[in-house]
Amino acid sequence: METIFSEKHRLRNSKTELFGGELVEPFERPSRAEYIIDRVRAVNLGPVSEPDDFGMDPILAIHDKGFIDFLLTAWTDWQAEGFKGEAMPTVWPARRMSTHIPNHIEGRLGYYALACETTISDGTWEAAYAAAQVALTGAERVSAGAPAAFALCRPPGHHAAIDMYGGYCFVNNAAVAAQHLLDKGAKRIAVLDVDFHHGNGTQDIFDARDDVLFVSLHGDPMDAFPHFLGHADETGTGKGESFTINYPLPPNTDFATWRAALAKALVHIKDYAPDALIVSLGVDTFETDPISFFKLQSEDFSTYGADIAGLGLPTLFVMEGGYDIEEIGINTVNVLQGFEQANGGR
Ligand code: OKP
Ligand code: ZN
Repeated sequence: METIFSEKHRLRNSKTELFGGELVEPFERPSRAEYIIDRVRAVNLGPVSEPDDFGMDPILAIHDKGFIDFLLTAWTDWQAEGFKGEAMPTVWPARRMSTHIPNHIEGRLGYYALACETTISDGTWEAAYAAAQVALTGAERVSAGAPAAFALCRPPGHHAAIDMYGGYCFVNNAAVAAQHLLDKGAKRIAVLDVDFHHGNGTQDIFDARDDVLFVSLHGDPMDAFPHFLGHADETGTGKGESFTINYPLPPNTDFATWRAALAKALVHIKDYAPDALIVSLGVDTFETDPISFFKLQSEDFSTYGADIAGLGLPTLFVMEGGYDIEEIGINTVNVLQGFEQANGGR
């Protein structure tokens, strides 16, 4: 399997995350991608390629223009205020307040943020842009007939909504890739989100659409981030009704329970008969992940990679989360190898 990877991920190197009332070193840090690419090379998964540049249009096909303009200048605007730390919101348009978009950067951060743990700093936009290009290049490969590809995106994307960032995400890489596959002629795309956290951004983007099926397994939002989306009764709206499927799972969910939910998810995807599958691949379901509560073990990742291969679909894996950094390479590549081996080594 080919991996698409850009060194530009390193430009996303913020120093602070708001966690438990303290500013800590971000869980989502550059070494994550380095452990993954090292493992890809160590097991000879396949060639590693740089992304092509598809420009801004595919990003603007998914995201609001005002939101992207905000991301482009947020750090500069923040610095212009003379603030010493990294950019984070402190105020939101909460219930019954105005939705006018403020002029001041503090107001705009609140308007466009869905969470405040994720700071914006020098290079954030450049890395997010590169990650989207990685996903687009992977989509291009699958569209051209590759049975599978791995888009090693960093920063991740599945929390980024039409006009919101947060949860370490700025541009929704998987959504941008899905739209690209549709633009290249696919009629239906399924997105299977196996990251521990609910992919609220992807769900938001495709909520009212029937050309993208969104299926997610995740920690119950009653107990886990992003807390305000991902319930089982969210099934899509309008034309998109029944094309959103959520499997919220409780604390301490083990692989047997998780795999049973995956089996149900795979039946829905099979029935939808998509032209291709995008897997939002987060390995924060691992038993020792520092911010999650599922109990998967390393060999389980190989097993479910093979389960996904059973669909027999052209598949683009898009990297999302995973914060037990020393194990992230093994767990991620286990999914890809499990998939490939079940797919007859293609
Ligand atoms: C991004 B991805 C935990 C707070 C969680 C943000 C988590 C973002 C996860 N106490 N804060 O889905 O892996
Ligand atoms: Zn996650």
